[in-house]
Amino acid sequence: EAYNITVVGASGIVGQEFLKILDERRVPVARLRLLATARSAGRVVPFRGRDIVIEETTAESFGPDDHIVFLSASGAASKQYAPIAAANGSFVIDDSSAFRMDPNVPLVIPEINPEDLEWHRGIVSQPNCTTTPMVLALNPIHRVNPLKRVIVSTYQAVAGAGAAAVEGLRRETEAALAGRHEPSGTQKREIAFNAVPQIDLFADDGYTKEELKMANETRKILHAPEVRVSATCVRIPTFFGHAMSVWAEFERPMTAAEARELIAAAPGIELMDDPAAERYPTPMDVAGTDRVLVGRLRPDHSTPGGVTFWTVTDSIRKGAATNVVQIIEEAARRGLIRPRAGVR
Ligand code: 2RA
Repeated sequence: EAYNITVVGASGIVGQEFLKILDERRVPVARLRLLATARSAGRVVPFRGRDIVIEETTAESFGPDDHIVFLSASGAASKQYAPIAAANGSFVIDDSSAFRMDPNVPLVIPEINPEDLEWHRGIVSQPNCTTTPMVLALNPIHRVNPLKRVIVSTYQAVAGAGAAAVEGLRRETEAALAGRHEPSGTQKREIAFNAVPQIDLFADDGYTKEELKMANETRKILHAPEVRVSATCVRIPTFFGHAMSVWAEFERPMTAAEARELIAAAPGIELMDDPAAERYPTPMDVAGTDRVLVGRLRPDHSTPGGVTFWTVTDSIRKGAATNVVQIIEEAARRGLIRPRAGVR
């Protein structure tokens, strides 16, 4: 069976990568509709030998013949259009934060909680791109020794903020090398040769929303409402590939060797960890790939029984578009997308 797929935010960095991954993973597509804001309408995007014209998104863009609707635009666009598409009976995947913490919406990483797809009511949410790699690394340990507490600091690439931010870093870097400070306005501060500890807006407790996403989403995905998480999210002048250092404490003391064994055996995650050979992953090792790499795994000397590690992922691939395509594949296997469910 082939699907009618509609993409909202088709001109964006995640939307474009999603099309590439549909192709790479040979997802059967009958009809592809590409939607975006008026600014991108009219642009032509090639897909499997056809030229598809991007149309402006309106409430009338959605119909009962859409099997899958993927939204990767703003939270406001998701709030407006996801319910319309779901009411049509489409299988809706949302990449914004609009529905992530909605108790009626599953938040899914297919390697971890695919069974949550079963209770979807039309909308499935996709975790933030920093949550996914951290939880992929923690879950194999959590399954045998429940996670209690996490401290995490991120080093996030500008691609996480979209195509304009990638271009912004390029322009700022060129200007800075010519001796000029010319902030592009794509980050909270000039980002070239800098590090900015604010991603998204501040909440009342002094944390940014990006940091709170890591905490809330981790609890929801792992079904572990008691887990305590304190995150510091930092934008760095890297184009692609989010990195983070994670300190984790579990119910029972954990040795680094045990943690290593559990992570090595888990799906969707790989160890690249050999201090003797100075081997560890960097953002450049994952850019353009679906790899989630873990290195620098060692005991946390500040908390006996805790472990600490470093992990890197391409936020546009496994952090976003690849995870969405995996959700489609898993939902299809489970008969959760209409043609398979026999509704049509
Ligand atoms: C960022 N996590 O890196 C965000 C994107 N979802 O800006």
